[in-house]
Amino acid sequence: MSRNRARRSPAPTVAAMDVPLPSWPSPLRGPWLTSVFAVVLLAGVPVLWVTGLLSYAAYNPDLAPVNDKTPGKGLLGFYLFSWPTDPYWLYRVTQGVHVTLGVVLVPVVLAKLWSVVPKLFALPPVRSVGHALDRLSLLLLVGGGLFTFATGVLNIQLEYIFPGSFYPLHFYGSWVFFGAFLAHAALRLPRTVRALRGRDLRAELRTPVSRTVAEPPDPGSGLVSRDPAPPTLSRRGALGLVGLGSLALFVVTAGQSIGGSLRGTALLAPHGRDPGPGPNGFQINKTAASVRLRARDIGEDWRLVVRGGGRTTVLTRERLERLPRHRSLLPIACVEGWSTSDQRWEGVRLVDLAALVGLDHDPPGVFVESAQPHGSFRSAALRDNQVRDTRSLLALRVNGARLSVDHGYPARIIVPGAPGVMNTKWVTRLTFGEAAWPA
Ligand SMILES: Nc1nc2c(c(=O)[nH]1)N[C@H]1C(S)=C(S)[C@@H](COP(=O)(O)O)O[C@H]1N2
Ligand SMILES: [Mo]
Repeated sequence: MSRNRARRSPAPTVAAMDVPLPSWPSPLRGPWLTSVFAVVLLAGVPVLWVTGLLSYAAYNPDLAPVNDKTPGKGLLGFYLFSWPTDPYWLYRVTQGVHVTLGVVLVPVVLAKLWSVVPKLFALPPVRSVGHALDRLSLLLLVGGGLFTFATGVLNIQLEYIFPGSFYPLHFYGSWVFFGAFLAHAALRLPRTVRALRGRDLRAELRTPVSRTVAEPPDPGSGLVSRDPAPPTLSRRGALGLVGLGSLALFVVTAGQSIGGSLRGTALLAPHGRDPGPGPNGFQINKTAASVRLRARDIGEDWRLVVRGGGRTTVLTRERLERLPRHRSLLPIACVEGWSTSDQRWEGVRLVDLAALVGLDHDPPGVFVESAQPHGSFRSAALRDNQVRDTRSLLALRVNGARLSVDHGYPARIIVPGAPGVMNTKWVTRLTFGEAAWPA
């Protein structure tokens, strides 16, 4: 039918018009190489996605409109659950994996894109309804993927360049990306399996540049160059290059999650500044100066206001320090992927503070406010399970010394298993019970 029409009106096709299209001459491109990258992503991306969803849940976004203001998260929040406080290193592991794996996969994503780039510019743009749907899913896949990776990398490198809005952007982007990823993986699976069976990985790893030839012509995949140039790199070389890139990124990233002396290798870690020696010598997220904390915000006039159950108690620092003190060995694990090793915190249990206003039985969640006048993270809400855990403290000391101003003097929250952002510094007010929280 279409052939008949073509014969009647011999309109030149795009290919016949001599448009100077790039010819994509690399002899390495082909279904096999693309499939190798695809398999790595097939293993890695679901782990990224699950740890990402976990991180979102760890923010307790369904607690009033306090921790997360994503509009209409609605259905996408179907899976949210109470983030547990056990094991106490939970978020340290899930987020360390999320960020490290995300960074390590960047070279693989770029290589995969390189390997299929002729397809992205294929003409005519649409050949049939099926083809149109396929290309639309590719647009969502490539667009969603680049967007999710880019926002993630920017967030860990540039100290939250989208304060507040990072979460919805990265969250929605990841749903688009993962939806398209699943569709794409299902559609291409048979082709991928066939391509991988077609060549032996071990033989390929023994093939030098001199014996490297293009994969057999494969009009079905559209990846193999019709006019391949002589090779300048073997497939082994290409895989090695990508692998080395990932390994290098791993080496300069993982140290920030593992912490301790390995932090020194974390060249890519954000806020690389030295926190200095001594008991307070561990990673600082935002210094007091960077949030423009004034001396008077935490000086003589500082008070801790505890509210809840219709009562209010105001404590001076002296009175707070006379309350029963307890110890907790806990890390700080930031959404950015860095974490500290376990620190020895000392302070007043949140359950004891709730009891001050009469909530001495199964206290509810708490809304925590900071004396900091500017910037984000001035408040955070904790869930009842976090308040009730006896390791959760309003900490006054760390590693045997008074909290430094940058670590939250006179008092900061520390909670097991939770993201660092829950550990509000320079605390000035605690409001127990959701009914009294700001709407
Ligand atoms: N008031 C206040 N508390 C805060 C923050 C902040 O910017 N302001 N940053 C939070 C974040 S995101 C993290 S990871 C931890 C880091 O604590 P640290 O700076 O003592 O390491 O503090 C949290 N508490
Ligand atoms: Mo953080």
